[in-house]
Amino acid sequence: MFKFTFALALCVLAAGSALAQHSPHWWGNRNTIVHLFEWKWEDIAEECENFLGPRGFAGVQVSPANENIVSPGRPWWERYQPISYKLITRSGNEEQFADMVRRCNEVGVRIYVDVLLNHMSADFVGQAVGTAGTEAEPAVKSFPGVPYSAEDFHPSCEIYDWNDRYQIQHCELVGLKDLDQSRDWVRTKLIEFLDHLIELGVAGFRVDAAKHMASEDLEFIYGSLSDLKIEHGFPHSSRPFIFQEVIDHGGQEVTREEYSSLGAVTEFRFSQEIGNAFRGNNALKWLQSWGTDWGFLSSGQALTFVDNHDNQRDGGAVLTYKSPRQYKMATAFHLAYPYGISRVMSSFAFDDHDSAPPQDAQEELISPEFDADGGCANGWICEHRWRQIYNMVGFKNAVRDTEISNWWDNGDSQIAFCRGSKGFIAFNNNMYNLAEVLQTCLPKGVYCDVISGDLINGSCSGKSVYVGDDGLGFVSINSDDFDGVLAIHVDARI
Ligand code: QV4
Repeated sequence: MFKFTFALALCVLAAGSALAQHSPHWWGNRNTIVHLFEWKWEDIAEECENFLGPRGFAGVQVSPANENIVSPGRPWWERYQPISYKLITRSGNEEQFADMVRRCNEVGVRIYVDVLLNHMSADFVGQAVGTAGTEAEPAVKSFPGVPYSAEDFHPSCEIYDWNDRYQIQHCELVGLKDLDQSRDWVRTKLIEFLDHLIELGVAGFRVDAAKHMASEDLEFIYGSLSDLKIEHGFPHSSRPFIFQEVIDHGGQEVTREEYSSLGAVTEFRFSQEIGNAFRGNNALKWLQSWGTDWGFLSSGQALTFVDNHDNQRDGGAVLTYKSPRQYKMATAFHLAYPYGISRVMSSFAFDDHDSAPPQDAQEELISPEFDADGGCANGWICEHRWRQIYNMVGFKNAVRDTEISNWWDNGDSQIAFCRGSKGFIAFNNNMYNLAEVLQTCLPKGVYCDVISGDLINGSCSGKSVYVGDDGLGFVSINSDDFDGVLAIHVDARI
């Protein structure tokens, strides 16, 4: 008996260590991360308490927390040009950061920080000064705020051949000074920086430009990090959740598989294909086989999203807030279908690639303001506050750990499926109405469609679906309905 238990414990330990950095450390039945792109720490703390906690969001990806270069006009991307690891940016200082993490953890919302381990700032015309007032000379690779000097970087060269591994991992991505992560000093500084964030209570990291670093170096760095802090509510021996930005659409020299054993990896093929389908370029019936059959990573390794802060600016098939009806449909599918580690984008309005986030005349970031419906008003888009999106976060929580079943389609772009006996969803992306009696798999009752309305004090402000003893219900989505989705679940039973 003892032998058996011991062997079992060893197996669990081995499996645990392989998968350790894949666990997002979600609280309760929560499931969805939101990227509050460019938000201030104080605003995120309030959002955790007032909105994200109550609505069942699992975590927040926050913008880079360490000092960055101050760039004229304050484009969003200045935050991807580090000057030091001091925690002072336009989002706030270290005290405000620590307060945010503490308050979010208290309401069960985890914080994941976007971290830049690949590089420091690019060349700068004039004196380079950071958001904490630290001076640097990027042209000669001098960053006294760390400190780093020229020998801590790879020799300068340009990435012009994206099929050349050496260039991708040793040359400078858009001129950003490329750190040499094989050096002890660089490793030490990066580990110190990440450990400092862990000390403050974060649950993990989005690793920017992971593809541009050798996976062996990252393995060393991740493996050297402290465990998450018990005093911030994490179980003993919890490893930080790592999700790595590796853009791999297939046929690449550096592949996502080189990183997927170290942590989750951003699945850009998911973003591309879901955009393609809900733009109407692919019939929705094909989504029945959504997941690894589409060439995606396995579910537990894939960080999934409809759009991210880069590809929402790139045009193409990717859907963004600018096509709201299709975007909401794609997001509903993203959150309803059991595949991947889901992240929802929360943007600010932009006209061009470089547009600054909402800021005042002194170029300080401004806080979001909310209208009567709880939506954002002053330049922040806040997709996460759209009913059709936050109610799908609730749907995903309600159906957690259930399988997909009873797939139905009309041979084209009307589809429906159940999640166990907990939830049912239907989509109509055709130019004609959907009106069908379908198997909902739900217990008999009347359910409120959480897309067209809300269940408030027992009454539904949107469509209702009557489900009989046999689980059948009449489902209708007209082609001119405001939204092309209908979603019902056990927590929204009237
Ligand atoms: C300019 C020229 C370069 C030249 C350089 C010389 O364009 O050709 O070599 O000057 O100094 C900004 C400007 C860019 C400028 C650069 C350096 O847009 O024109 O180069 O600064 O001054 C973000 C933005 C970039 C921005 C960068 C740094 O997207 O536009 O560059 O921040 O501020 C690949 C990678 C992937 C990467 C993706 C964008 O594999 O890892 O490109 N994605 C991540 C982030 C992304 C971020 C970076 C990486 C860099 O998600 O937001 O880039 O941290 O696919």
